[in-house]
Amino acid sequence: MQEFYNHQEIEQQTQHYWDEKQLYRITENLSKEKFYCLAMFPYPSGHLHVGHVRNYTLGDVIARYQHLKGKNVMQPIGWDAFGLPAENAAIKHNVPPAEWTYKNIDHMREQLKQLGFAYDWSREFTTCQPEYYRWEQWLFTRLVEKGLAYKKNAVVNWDPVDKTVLANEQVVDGRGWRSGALVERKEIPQWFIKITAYADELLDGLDTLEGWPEQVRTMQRNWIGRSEGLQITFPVADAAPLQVFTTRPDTLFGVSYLAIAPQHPLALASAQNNPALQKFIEECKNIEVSESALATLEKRGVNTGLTATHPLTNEEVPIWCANFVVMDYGTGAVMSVPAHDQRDFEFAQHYDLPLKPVLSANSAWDYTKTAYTERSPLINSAEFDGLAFDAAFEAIATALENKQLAERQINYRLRDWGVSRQRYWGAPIPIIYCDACGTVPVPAADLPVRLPEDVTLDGVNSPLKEIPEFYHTQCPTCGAAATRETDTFDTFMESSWYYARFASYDQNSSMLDDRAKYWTPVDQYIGGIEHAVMHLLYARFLHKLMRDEGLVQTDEPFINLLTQGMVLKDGTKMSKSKGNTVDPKLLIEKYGADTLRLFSIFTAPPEQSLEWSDSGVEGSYKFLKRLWAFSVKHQTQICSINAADRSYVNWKEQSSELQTYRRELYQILQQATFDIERLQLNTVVSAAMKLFNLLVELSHHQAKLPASEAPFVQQPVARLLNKMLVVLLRILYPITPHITTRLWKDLGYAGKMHDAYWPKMANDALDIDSINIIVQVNGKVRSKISVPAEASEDDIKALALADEKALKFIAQNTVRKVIYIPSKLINIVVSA
Ligand code: ANZ
Ligand code: ZN
Repeated sequence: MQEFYNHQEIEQQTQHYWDEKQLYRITENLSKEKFYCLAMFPYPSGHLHVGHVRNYTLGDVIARYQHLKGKNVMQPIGWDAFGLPAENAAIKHNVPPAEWTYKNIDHMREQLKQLGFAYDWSREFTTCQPEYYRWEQWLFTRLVEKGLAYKKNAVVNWDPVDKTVLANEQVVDGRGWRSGALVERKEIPQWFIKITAYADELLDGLDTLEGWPEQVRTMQRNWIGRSEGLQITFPVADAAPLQVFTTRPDTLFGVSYLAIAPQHPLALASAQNNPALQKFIEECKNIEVSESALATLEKRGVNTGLTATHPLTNEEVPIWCANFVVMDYGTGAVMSVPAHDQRDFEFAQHYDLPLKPVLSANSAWDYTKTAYTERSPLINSAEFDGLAFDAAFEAIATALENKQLAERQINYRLRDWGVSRQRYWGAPIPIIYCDACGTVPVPAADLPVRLPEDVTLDGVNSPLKEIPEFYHTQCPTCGAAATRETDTFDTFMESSWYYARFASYDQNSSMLDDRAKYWTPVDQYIGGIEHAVMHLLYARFLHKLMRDEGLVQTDEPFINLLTQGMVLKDGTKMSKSKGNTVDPKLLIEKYGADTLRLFSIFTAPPEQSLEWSDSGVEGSYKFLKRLWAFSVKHQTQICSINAADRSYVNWKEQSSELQTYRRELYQILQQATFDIERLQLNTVVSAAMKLFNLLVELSHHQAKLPASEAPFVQQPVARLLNKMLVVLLRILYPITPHITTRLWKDLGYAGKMHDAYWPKMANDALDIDSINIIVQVNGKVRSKISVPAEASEDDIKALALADEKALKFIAQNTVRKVIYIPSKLINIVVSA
């Protein structure tokens, strides 16, 4: 062994050895329990950052641990390669996005390899390869056939100067990133996938995902936003009746006006002879409709002059057109109850509309300040007075249903998934438009629709629109000249099913095969909380779509989810723009991958943010150096123990000191096992450090022992030393696989480190039959005695007073007092 810890050499040689033996190549093995471990695959931005290091180290620790437990573990890696940054880089550096992407991948692959992750590299793929995206094109054509994908008009960001559609990221403060022109909202035809058809299933499925953080499940529940309510009809004189959706029919008697969206047909119709309304509708065209924008929006509107009839009181209620009502939720119309709804309240304040409290609030409630939104028994509501929310809901619903003026309804906040992007660097949407046949999905035999890769980007329009060879085609149905769709898929399409493709990575006659049934669902998924909604919801959705095609068998793709915290520096997120990034490359050179891995696991629990610190990295490095030095020092001894035929050690007959060391070893192992199982990985490192200190202590103890006649390899103390070290290597292996693999070999342990099992508990190790008591004389530690666990206080005091070492310090003095702290200590107070 080299005297000093040479991380570079150790890591290179170990990685070379792994490669040579193809240790991480995995196949389906029905006789073993499978474990599929996956960390969210990276976008090939060019360089690995420390956030990646953390994410992939967490995955690797879990994968290696599960392997030590005897599972058949798959841990794959690939690249989420489509997306806007490649286009931006292409414009900036004048290289085609494909070239830029593949070059980045080559670089990042090397970086990942340097970190020593146990990936099955044979399964690697890149989502911009036609061999991959052809299958999502195929699935999409199936969805079109099934009516689960459809086309409709939807709003995009339109740059009127560049005459192009902008991605949300390209709109900066409401202006086009390139032209600086004020961005307009424009409606164009786009493709949608009917995720709303699965809304209930996606919602109910959340209850089964017990291995997910509650926070993520809540975020998805809110995103899906299921509301149970009533659709109530308000008759309108000389027009079609107005339908409103409400979740609060209990407030029906408090309605003081109705509000309709600016795009509502009734608004558009009455604008014909209402110039003020006409103008208002025009103005609303340019406002953003996102929920956050709506919440802070100043509530404005125009009276349409129309009135509706209240379905129970028959009173006349004015109809306003208001900017806070959105057209694509419910019916695009609401019954406004300013006393009990804050938005309605603000609007009513501004236009001086009446307020009618119909819920029993605290008598001190000030209705001129805010709305009272709690659920309370009804007042001012005729025969419904006194009813609490549920009863009131039921009674009013029934009363309206009897008059055929209401229907129970469930609404979702979730919208269908718009998958069209007017961008170049994405998978082409496999649709052909024919004058005679209309919209025709590309037949399976003609897939993939390949994205031309040799292009130049000028930063304005998608080059696909300028490549006739791409968009001119023939209709697959009638053979006439036809054109292709030039939009590409949202890149969430690729990331929504890649986990399944890793199982069937080389299958080129179908999207997935039986191997996907073996490997899915993913047993442990790891990634950032920023993916809590979109990515994880779309992936759950695609899993169900693939299930309905018979491609996978389960309902959910990810059994357990770990959302790792951010990596911070000086309390803020690391980012290029802040200039506080840390380059893993330099750190790997200086300290090695094991140090980086150890640091990123040790410094914080996986779900919490990790504060980067150079001294922390130093500390991790120091620990590995000490482990190395200790191993060098004891190599001869350990090697000969491992080479010898070892005799049975009856631990019960050993000194109480040795038994205590042994017990502590197993206490530490028990804690480490408990913590790694619950993914509390930072304290697994603490356990390893504790064990190392115990090992050092035991070696000092060994050094002080008189040489006995028996050969030292058979001495219990040497055997225990060996045991501690072999447990330590296996606890550390998932975290620092290079150094442990090397030590395993250099110290003469049998077999491969990789094939060792996670250490087992010794049945008797934690049995306590004796306890150690410290003996003090006048407050100074003078001795340690071992007493039977069941000994009484008097017995223990007597034993202490008879202890040889203690007696030396008591000497000629008189014992004045004996203080006993149970299970710990005896203090003998003496004086002359
Ligand atoms: C009367 C009422 C009284 C309401 C009250 C709330 C409180 P969720 O839970 O999100 O489904 N609403 C309905 N359609 C709307 C639209 N297109 N644009 C804006 N707001 C709309 O919310 C349902 C509530 O949001 C409905 O219940 C309606 O206001 C409003 F004290 O009706 B409510
Ligand atoms: Zn045709």
